[in-house]
Amino acid sequence: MERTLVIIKPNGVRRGLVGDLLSRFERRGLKIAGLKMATMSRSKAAEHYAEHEGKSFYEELVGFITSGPVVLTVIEGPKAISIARSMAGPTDPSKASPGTIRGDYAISITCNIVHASDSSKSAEREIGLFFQQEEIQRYDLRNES
Ligand code: 3AN
Repeated sequence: MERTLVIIKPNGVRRGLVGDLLSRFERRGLKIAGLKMATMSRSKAAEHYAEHEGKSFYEELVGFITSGPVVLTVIEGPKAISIARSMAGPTDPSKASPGTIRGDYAISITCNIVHASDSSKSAEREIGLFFQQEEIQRYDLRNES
């Protein structure tokens, strides 16, 4: 069982896609184990995107992710990390196939609708940035029990 952090970025919220995006993960059979809405502070965004500091797109990236509320969700399930990544599609939406989230809803690499952790190490670090242990719920989905 794996956990991954999925963030619905500010343009996903502004475009009214929250329900649709959450429902894609639910329909796939993944579990929503944590869920909250927040506006990311600059310092949290800097921690989250630390690996991109100094890159040409860094300021735009931090400016965008802090531009409005996001939905933060801990998604859980077998192979949840790679499944969520494949559901999101490639970072650059112009390379994303229809049927993926970015292939269906995005054209801009900065405003690419969702974030999904790229490895178990990133997932653990990123979940820890935004969720306390007690904010992650334990329950069985009907198809698991
Ligand atoms: P992903 O979100 O697919 O894991 P990362 O971690 O490489 O992609 O990049 C984090 C975010 O930085 C991306 N979601 C995207 O918004 C932005 N980004 C990445 N590469 C570029 C780029 N070349 N130009 C502009 N923004 C970028």
